[in-house]
Amino acid sequence: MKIVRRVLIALLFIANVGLVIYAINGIKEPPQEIEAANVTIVKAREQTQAEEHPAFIKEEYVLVLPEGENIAVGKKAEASSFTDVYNAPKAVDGDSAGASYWEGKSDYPNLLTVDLETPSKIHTVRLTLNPLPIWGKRTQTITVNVSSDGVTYKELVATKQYTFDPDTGNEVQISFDEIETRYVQIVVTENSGAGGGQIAEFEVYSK
Ligand SMILES: [Ca+2]
Repeated sequence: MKIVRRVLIALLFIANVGLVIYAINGIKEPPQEIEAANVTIVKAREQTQAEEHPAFIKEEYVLVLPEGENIAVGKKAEASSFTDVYNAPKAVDGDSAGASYWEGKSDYPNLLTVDLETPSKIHTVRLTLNPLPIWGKRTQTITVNVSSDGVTYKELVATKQYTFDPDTGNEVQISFDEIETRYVQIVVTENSGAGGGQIAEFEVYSK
C-alpha cells in the first residue's frame, strides 16, 4: 500500500509541476505578430499652423460703419460738465484713441451736444470709447435728443442702457428714422466704468 501511495503522490507532484510550467509558459508567451493585411494605416492630418479648438477662439470683430459720413467731426461741441482736460471738443476731433475723450462730472445728467451748423439729414449716432482692452467693458445709459435752435430739445431715441465692449470695438451705433436737425445731444445718466459719462467720439452720420 505504501508503494501505491508513493506512486500516487509522485504522480500528483508531476501533474502539479506540469500545470505550473504550463501556466508560466502561458504568461511568457510572446505576442503574436499582426499580419499586414489586418493593419490599417491612418495618416495624421498635416498641421501647418497653431490650431485651437473653435470653442476657445474669440470671434474677430468686424467694424461696419454706418452709411454715409460722420458730419459731426470738427464741429462745435459743448457739455454740461467735464472733468480735468476731458472737454467736449475732444468728442468731435475724429480721434477715438489715447486720452482724446470727453468725461462728464458725476453730476448727472451729463449733456453732450454737437452743433452741425446747418440743418442736416441724419440717421445714426455712433458713440465710441478707446478700443483698447484697458478700457474695459462698461454700460452707459443714454438718451438722444435733437433741436433745430439749440434751445428747445425733443427726445429722438428713448433712454436705454448701452454696452461698450472692447471685444466689439467699444462702440455703440444708435440708428433711427432719418430726420433733419441741426443740434444733436446725448444725455448720459449712468456709466458703470466711471463717475460720469465718457465718449471718445460723438459721430453723427448723414447719407
Ligand atoms: Ca476724440
